[in-house]
Amino acid sequence: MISLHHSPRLSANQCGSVVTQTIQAPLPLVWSVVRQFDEPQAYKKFIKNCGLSSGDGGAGSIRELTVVSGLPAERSTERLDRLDDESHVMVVSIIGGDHKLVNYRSTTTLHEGGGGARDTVVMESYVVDIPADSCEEDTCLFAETIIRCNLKSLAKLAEKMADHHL
Ligand code: A8S
Repeated sequence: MISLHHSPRLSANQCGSVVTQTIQAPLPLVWSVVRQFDEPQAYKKFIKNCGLSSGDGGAGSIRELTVVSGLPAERSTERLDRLDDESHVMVVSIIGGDHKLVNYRSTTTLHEGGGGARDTVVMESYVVDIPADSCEEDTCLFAETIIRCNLKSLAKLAEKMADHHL
């Protein structure tokens, strides 16, 4: 699964990495939150609001986000490239916005954890261009920090839902 989905080809001016998070909640529950392309703010705390400008939430849909204040960006336009409900794979590309993440593409996959059906492992990898005025370290640190926050808050939400049998 890792080599299949999380080993993208990098060009010379690109960087990327993978972030992993274990969640104590069943995979179908975690997937039900992750797969909602039109509602990333359900767990992504840096997003203020989100609406679809194209599509119905399936592959090919485009969402327009606004970001909470205090970040170096206000908006982002993102396309759902792939949503596989059987293999639990979601691929999203950032195609516009007033931020520095050019040619950003992320792949999120869910896997049943070692502890049986009670645990889920989420893996999110990404690729992004390194801006001319920045370096690989800063670019990756920025993206990774946001992804880490997102996956932590996904864990918190899903574990709360699992506790309440939602
Ligand atoms: C995601 C991942 C990232 C989102 C970044 C890296 C972003 O939403 C934020 C700040 C930015 O400067 C860029 O899965 C952008 O959401 C929080 C607006 C795209």
